[in-house]
Amino acid sequence: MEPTKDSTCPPIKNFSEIPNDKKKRYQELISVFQQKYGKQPQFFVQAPGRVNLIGEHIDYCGYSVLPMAVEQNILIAAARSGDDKIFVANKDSNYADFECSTNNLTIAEGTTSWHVYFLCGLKAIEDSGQLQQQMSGLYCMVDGVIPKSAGLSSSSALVCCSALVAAFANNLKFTKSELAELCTVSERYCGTQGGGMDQSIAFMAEEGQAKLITFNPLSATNVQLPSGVVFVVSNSCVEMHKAATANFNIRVVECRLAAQLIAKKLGLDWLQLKKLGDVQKTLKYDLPQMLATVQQLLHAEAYTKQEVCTELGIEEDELNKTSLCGNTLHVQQFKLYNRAMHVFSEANRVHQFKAFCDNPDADVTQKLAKLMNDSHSSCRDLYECSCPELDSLVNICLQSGALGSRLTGAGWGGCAVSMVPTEQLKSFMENVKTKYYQSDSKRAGKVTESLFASKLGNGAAVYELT
Ligand code: ADP
Ligand code: NG1
Ligand code: MG
Repeated sequence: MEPTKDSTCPPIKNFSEIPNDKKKRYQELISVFQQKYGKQPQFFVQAPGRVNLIGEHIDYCGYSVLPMAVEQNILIAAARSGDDKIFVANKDSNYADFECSTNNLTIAEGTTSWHVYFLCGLKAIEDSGQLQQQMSGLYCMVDGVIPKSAGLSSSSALVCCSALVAAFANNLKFTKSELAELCTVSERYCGTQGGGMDQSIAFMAEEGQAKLITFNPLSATNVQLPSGVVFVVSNSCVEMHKAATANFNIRVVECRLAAQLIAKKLGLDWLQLKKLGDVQKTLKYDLPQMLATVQQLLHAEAYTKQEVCTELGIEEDELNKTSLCGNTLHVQQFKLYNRAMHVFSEANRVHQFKAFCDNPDADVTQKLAKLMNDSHSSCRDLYECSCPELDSLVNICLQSGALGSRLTGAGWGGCAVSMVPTEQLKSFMENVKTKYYQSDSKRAGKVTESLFASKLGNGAAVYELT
């Protein structure tokens, strides 16, 4: 299958195109907007969350991933302010109001408040270099229904949504892939050095389609999921705010160091080779050869920081500059072997998943299930990005009729995605509800938003109120 043709973003729709069952939410947001700002919004922007079916923690290593957008999204009602002032409020009163000027969109390092994600979106447009004049000021009201810090990409949905608000308010046109790339870079102002999976699917998703997202150059190719199964999301209810801890960036750095050590040992230009995928491209090896190379060149015990310096032939100060980042400077141990083994084996599973979907045979769901289960084991054991609650939830899902189940998103909490035969969906939901949610008083009240069969959502869009 060919990659989907890139198209201009935003798709601008009229308010009347919003399906009737969704209109109520928009109308409520108009009323909250009016109460807050004493005026009508001029337009809405929505950007979806996503569930990643397979390909975890490999986008930032340069490898393809296989997500689909979910129905849950971030919705922003907006109006131009007529000056340089930006006012941002949230329908959920737990999130404090914020205001600033478009003259000074600064994000202080280490700030983890919610409005920073909103600012990242504005920065994406500012950094595009396309603004011919001062960015227009805005009144915005945000309404998000993606479970947050749960691996469903609520952060990127917010970044992408606010970028599209700024693009539309300033009459700028971009392609979907341009916006995805701008937002990928700008979300790093929040502190996490992520890949581009979340921002790419937020813009490039199409209703009813899972996508193989490939980087450098960025493209999205439809993946036809097999019939007879449903993908169910279940939230462990353990929140993990990626920008507020070092877990995520430590993994990015471990992959970078693994790439650089392999490159150095093979006499390549290790300073230029910061991604495992780039090392593979340079070597022109296939993925099984890369796995063998890791086994040959790296040892399974953790590397100390000193040992990494000795291997690369540099002092600690230089290592801090070439390979580490702000919140990882304190780290003294790096599990390079395990992390690289995860990345190359996971990248291989993504290719196999896509190939099985493209040429389905009678055992297709069994084969996909095995890949999902292997992916979870690799995330848990080699990448160490699961947690006890998530492991227990994955086991409950498997015992309740899922063929395959795995953590989705960055992990250390958040959601599992399970492939469930359609005819067993009802009993699966009942079982998981009883065993994981109703058995715990804190989870019992959250079951509706925490356990759902995912409907494949659409990409980001603007709705004009005329
Ligand atoms: P995720 O896996 O959901 O992307 P992250 O830890 O990357 O989790 O980002 C979660 C952060 O995104 C939240 O702490 C909050 O700052 C922001 N966020 C997500 N949803 C909303 C929302 N509806 N309103 C305001 N901020 C939100
Ligand atoms: P979540 O869990 O949605 O914040 C993060 C990264 C992705 C990817 C996954 C793990 C960002 C914005 N998102 O997602 O790029 O690396 O973890 O596969 O950094
Ligand atoms: Mg996120």
